[in-house]
Amino acid sequence: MAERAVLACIAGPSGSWAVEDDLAELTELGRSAGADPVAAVLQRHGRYDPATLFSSGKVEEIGLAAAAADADMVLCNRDLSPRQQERLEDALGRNVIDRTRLILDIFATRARSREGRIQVELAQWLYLLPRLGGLGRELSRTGGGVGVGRRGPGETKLQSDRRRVRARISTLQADLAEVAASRQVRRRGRRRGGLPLIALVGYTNAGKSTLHRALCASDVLVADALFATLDPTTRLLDLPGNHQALMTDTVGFIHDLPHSLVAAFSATLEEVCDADLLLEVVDGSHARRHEQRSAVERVLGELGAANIPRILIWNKSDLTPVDAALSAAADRPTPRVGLPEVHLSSRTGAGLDELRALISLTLPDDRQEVRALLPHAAQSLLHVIRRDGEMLSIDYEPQGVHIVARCSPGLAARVQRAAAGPRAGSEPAPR
Ligand SMILES: Nc1nc2c(ncn2[C@@H]2O[C@H](COP(=O)(O)OP(=O)(O)OP(=O)(O)O)[C@@H](O)[C@H]2O)c(=O)[nH]1
Ligand SMILES: [Mg+2]
Repeated sequence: MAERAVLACIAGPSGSWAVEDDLAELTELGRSAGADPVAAVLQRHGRYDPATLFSSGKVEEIGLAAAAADADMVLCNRDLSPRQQERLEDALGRNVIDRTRLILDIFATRARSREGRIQVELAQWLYLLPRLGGLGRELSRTGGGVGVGRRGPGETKLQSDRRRVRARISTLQADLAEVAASRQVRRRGRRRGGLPLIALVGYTNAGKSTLHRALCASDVLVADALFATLDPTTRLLDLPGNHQALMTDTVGFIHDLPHSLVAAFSATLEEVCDADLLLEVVDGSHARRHEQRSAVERVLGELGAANIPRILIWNKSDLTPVDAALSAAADRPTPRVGLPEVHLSSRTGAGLDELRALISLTLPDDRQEVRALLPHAAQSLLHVIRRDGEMLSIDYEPQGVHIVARCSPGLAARVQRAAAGPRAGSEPAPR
């Protein structure tokens, strides 16, 4: 049975996220973690108590709500310092889970690959390390004063706990470096394959995986939950003109992405930095789509991926009336102006052809136009050209097959070598 949770939301420093938006997101985060949100308490303004974050009146209110709803735990929309968390738990007599912890819990249920599992465990230990102090402080106090020889058992245990955790963190970091190295080998292999790489990016639940399925006929998980996707999946994407690319679906972003997660997930997030083209997927039907875009922009900036060529995709067009969809882009200054954009529905498929055409136009294309007279003995190349390139024209002549094709520089060179006659030549394809 799902654990019953009271949602405690406090307004942030004046920003565009209203406390109601935070509550909506906290509800989704709670559900995605497997909890059952049963009551909510909001603190819109007033005094922040540095000891407990919430004012003492609100702490009391949260306690009453938790008792009335028979809640197992309290979820908080902000991060708490170890001391704040400890004091709140004492006051409420229940587990208090802050935002980072909640996101970590979701990640832990989603990690499937070895790399994903290492990254999540690393982030969990990085989060827990500064929190080991709470118990230790209490125990060392019972152990007596400061001074060597009079140190309480708690402090000794705390020190050994910390040592063990640090050792585990080092082991995980070493494991991660190893996995990351093999990921890099794979990536280089892909590069040698010569196909451009496209990465889907966007706020969590925007519809990235649905779009991946629609474009690449992949079987990635789609769910109305936050962070349904954790491990990256790369598949082949067919584009007009027999052009192909690789497309990666990966973890979604959220505003104020916890730093311990960004640190632990750097290898996964590198997939994004390595892309030739980003598809930024926005849930065009979401009331906070612009704030979500700003959050995505911030993460892309932190990753150093803000300047990679990008197409802006207003997804879920089936949920937005046409007029609203058109004004979705215009009604607010967007973080990066001048991006090519498209309105589509990954669910119904409307607009997907337009997107494919736009990708073809935007992707760097190093294919060349090649004209050659292939001797009949080299006709097996025709199959290769059709498979890996684009045959523009083909004429059978007595002395061989005259072709005009567009293909990669490597294949063009192969065609030239096989070609006969003085008419063979190659020139770059017009864009
Ligand atoms: N109506 C509608 N729903 C959509 C569309 N695209 C995605 N959805 C729904 O939105 C929800 C999230 O879709 P996902 O594809 O899992 O989203 P995501 O961006 O991969 O999310 P995470 O992996 O959790 O970050 C699911 O319930 C989808 O069915 C769309 O074009 N129209
Ligand atoms: Mg997904």
